[in-house]
Amino acid sequence: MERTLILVKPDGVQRCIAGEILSRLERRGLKIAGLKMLQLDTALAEKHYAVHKEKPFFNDLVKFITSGPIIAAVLEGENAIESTRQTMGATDPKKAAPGTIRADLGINMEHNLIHGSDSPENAEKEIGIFFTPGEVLTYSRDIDKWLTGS
Ligand code: D4T
Repeated sequence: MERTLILVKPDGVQRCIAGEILSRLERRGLKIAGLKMLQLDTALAEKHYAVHKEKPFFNDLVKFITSGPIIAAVLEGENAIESTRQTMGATDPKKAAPGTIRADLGINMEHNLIHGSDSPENAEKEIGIFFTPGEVLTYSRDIDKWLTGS
């Protein structure tokens, strides 16, 4: 099983479609293993988007992601990273395939509703930025239940 981190960006929360976004991912077969609502400060946003530090859109990206509450989730499932990115669609909603979250609901390159990790290394790193190990549950296929530690 693989894990990935998603963020419902401020536009998704503001437009009251966070549930729809999570629901599409759940229906794809991914399980929510961790979930929280928070508002990023600039330092955490810059850490999360560190790979884009030199890009011309970096400052606007940080400004946008810190502009309101977001929802962070750890999703678990087979091929979770790729499944999530397929369900999200391409970065630019105008180029995203019909039926994807960004094509159906996104506005533009900045207001594209959702972030999803793009590799196992980044998933691991990003989950560590947003969640402590105790905040992420593990699903046991053997007993078909979440392991809660109690
Ligand atoms: P994330 O990382 O948010 O899942 O999105 P992508 O993997 O699809 O896209 P990305 O890393 O190339 O870009 C990160 C983030 O920056 C915004 N962005 C991107 C933007 O505002 N203007 C731009 O020109 C680009 C390329 C959108 C997603």
